Amino acid sequence: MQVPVAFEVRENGLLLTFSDKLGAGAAEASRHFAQCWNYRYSAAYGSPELSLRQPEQAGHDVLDITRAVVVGEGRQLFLEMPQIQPAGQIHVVVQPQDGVERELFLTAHVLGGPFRDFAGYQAVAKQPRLAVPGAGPAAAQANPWGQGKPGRALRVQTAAGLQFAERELRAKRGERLSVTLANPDVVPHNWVLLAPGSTSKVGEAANKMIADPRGFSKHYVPEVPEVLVYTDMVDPGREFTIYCNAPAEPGNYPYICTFPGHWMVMKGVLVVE
Ligand SMILES: [Cu+2]
Repeated sequence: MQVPVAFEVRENGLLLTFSDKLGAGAAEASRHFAQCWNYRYSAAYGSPELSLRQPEQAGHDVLDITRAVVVGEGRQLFLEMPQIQPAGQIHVVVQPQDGVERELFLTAHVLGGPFRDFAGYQAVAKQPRLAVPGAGPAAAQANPWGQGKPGRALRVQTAAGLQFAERELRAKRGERLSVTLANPDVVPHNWVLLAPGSTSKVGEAANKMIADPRGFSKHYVPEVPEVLVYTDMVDPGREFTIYCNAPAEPGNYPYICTFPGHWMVMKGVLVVE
């Protein structure tokens, strides 16, 4: 059956152990494939798959397999990959025998010493190790309304089930406001005030930010003119206050949470009189 039962990530490649002896063609490097990518660790929901070579770019890096060697009494396959490096995901597709394909997803935090137990071993110069992307979340952008003259306090709380406890707020046109979003919920939320009638447009733009490596540092607030003011993304148990003026024109101004996926249910309206 040639089921992979063990793996070792070495400085010069990958050593796979199988349950059964490998087929005759397993020593052809071109039958096997490997690529790698990283995830960004942060408080954000999910992560794009990020290239190691270009850490801010979404994408996978193909790993060159320069040699495939059958060792270990025919049950081990060494894939020589001189430029392998620690990665959140190393995706390997191998053909241990004609018509048999095995797929592995590995995480390599460190590399073991070079594997030398085969004829023709040669040390290969290692390119310098690349920076691991997303070692910490990108610094958040400063909120444009995070400081300023206080106004009438408006307090909005989140509620279970992706809701704002307050679905309607009222303000006088141009009124000075201190808007606090308190988040007793278990996931992050923000409060984003929009131009009338723009909920779908802004919401769809917010959903796309899940694939933006900078989405979290932008608090998932799309850069579109329909966004009027916003709080930061507020972590569970925290609150955040912004200091701003109510719109000068009377009307119904929607507010939403732009955490991707929330806006369709998490919304309310600021009535400006
Ligand atoms: Cu939310």
